[in-house]
Amino acid sequence: MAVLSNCDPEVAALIRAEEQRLAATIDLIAAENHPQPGILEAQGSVFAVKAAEGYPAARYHAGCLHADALETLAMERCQALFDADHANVQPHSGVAANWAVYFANLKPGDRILAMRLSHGGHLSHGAAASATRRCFRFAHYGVDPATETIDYDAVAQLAARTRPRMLVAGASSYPRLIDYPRLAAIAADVGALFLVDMAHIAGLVAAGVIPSPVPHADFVTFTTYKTLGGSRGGVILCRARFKRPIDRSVFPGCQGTPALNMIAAKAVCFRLALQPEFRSLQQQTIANARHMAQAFQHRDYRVVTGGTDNHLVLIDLRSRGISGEQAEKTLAAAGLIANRNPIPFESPDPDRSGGLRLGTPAITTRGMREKEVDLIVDWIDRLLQNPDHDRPRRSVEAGVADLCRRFPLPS
Ligand code: DSN
Repeated sequence: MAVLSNCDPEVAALIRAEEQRLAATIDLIAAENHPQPGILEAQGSVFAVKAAEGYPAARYHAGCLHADALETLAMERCQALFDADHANVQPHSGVAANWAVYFANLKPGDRILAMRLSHGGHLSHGAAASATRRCFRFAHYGVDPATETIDYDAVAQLAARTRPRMLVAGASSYPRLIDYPRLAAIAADVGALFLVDMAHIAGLVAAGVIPSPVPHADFVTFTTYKTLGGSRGGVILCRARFKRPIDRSVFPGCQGTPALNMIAAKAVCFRLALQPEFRSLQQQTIANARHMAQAFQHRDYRVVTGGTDNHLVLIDLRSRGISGEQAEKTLAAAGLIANRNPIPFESPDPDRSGGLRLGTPAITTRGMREKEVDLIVDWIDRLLQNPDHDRPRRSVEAGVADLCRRFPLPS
């Protein structure tokens, strides 16, 4: 960073500080990961310079020879990775990808049926605070109170009653598999289009370690920086017949020039995900999450749904006299980074929630396995039992520092 240090020492210092923070803490945020350095190098490349409105061989700016080759490569790799008819790799984020799918197919005021945020859904699926709610009429399905898993019969009844133009599946804090054939049949029964937002689980799907929504959905959106292990950015996959409306909805409908540096980073991410070792990484991500859920249960914590099938574990702290927010702060003070999360059927306000969401993608990328998960669960338990005491915090801090030294970030 010699050049940046000369040009802007303040930003250079902040970048160094963030590098140190990442290296010296344990990232348990289910929506994060540690990208390989090649991905970050591509994102910081000269492709950040080029204006390239349009698509390969159909641009509104000259000089796109290499931009065209890059975007084509990213699309081809992505289509191969997910066995998809078409990939649009331009969305700047997952929310931008969802907006583009909505606007490609719906008119303002059309009905969308999606999973409720407080039961695991996502902001852009019509949450009260999201602008999506101002453009479309949302109805929401949730989980069954007894099993805390999606009640597909209830979804079918709600779909029959509300007659949505689009059914949306996918979640930010749902630890179980989703039955895509069942939801596709429900959508077909009411003449709705079917969108799956697989942002959280895209890496698991790419590796083939959980079922793919691609054969069942008209549209699949995802981000590249969660289980998939890339950096920030969104993608839309669609059936061949939707290629033109989706492409036109992304550009010029919802976005201007694509961020080619992000597309370069996506291309590298897809290449890495096509390698055989990516599959074992994703298998271990699930194994670590399952082990974590069991370890908490052995210590008498209530794990929402009783376990996990993917990369995340949702702990219900309500009977433990500590809120999700307190837990988040207590853990962070000792170098364990996680986030509070609502539990189904409690207040949907995340700031008053009694849940803690934990994910295993980042620790698994660092090479941690079940043995290290046991250590982490033991530390979390000690901290949550004594949130106001310095002694457990200091001893966990020392353990975190040691673990971080033994399991460095990808280099
Ligand atoms: N969707 C948010 C999350 O799950 O944390 C951010 O990507």
